[in-house]
Amino acid sequence: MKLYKIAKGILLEHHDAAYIIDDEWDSLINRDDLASYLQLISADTTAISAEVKKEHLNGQILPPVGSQEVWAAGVTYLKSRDARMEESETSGGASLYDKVYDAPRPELFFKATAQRVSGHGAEVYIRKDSEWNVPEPELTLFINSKGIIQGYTIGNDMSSRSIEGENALYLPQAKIYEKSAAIGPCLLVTAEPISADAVIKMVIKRNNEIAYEDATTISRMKRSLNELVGYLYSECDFPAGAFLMTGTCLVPPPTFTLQQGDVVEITIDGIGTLVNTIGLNPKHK
Ligand code: DO4
Ligand code: MG
Repeated sequence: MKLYKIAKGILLEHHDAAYIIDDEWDSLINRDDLASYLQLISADTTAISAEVKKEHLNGQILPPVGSQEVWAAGVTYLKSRDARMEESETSGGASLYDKVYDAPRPELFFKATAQRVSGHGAEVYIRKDSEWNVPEPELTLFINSKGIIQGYTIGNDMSSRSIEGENALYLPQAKIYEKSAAIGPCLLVTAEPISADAVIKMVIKRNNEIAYEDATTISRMKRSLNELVGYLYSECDFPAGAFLMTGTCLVPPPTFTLQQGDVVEITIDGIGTLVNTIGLNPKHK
């Protein structure tokens, strides 16, 4: 089942049928029994027509985030560890990444408040004081206030490799700025955990041509999803639940940096495709 946050409310998609749910986003997704509750709703509600569904989904799709904080895990895939070690070679910080990859405690960092998150179809920004910028495609969890994973979505953890590479202590500036995160297009709600064989694919288009393309599977993650959640929730309360990006599994080659107008498409099996265009913050141009 997929939940979309749309301009006119909440759209539930189940077995190709769609329903408009009259509810408040935060309290709906924070339910303990979300998957079975949505099953009941779909059985009790009249489906909208295929045309109306299309109209809603062709309109603005908002990020599936209410008042929740967005957090992120780092260096959870070998590919990410290697890329960080490479970019921080001259700053002398390379061993930090090696150590955190093998340590029992994962790297977790605060990524965004809802206000800084873009949805499907919207722009994400690169920083004007950064010369090396990449998108990071990440399986993103929605965890309810009790620490239970309730749904899965797609995240883009936009990052400045030049700022982080200069000094690891600059991580918050490399990661947190206006429109530095995208989440969407929907929240996949399943009774079963997402398959480890699910493929994550990223395509970056420049002038309608493919500038970068690669794919891998979630099974390559070093840590379990519940291990990441356990550390995040160990000393923090999240009354409305939280979103957690689980780390990037794909890194474009060192010669690649994003440009204004590039289009980033991230697909995860079973969830869908999150599409965003790269922009510059007009206030800070
Ligand atoms: O340590 C820096 C950030 C790592 C990260 O964002 C990732 O691995 O996805
Ligand atoms: Mg990341």
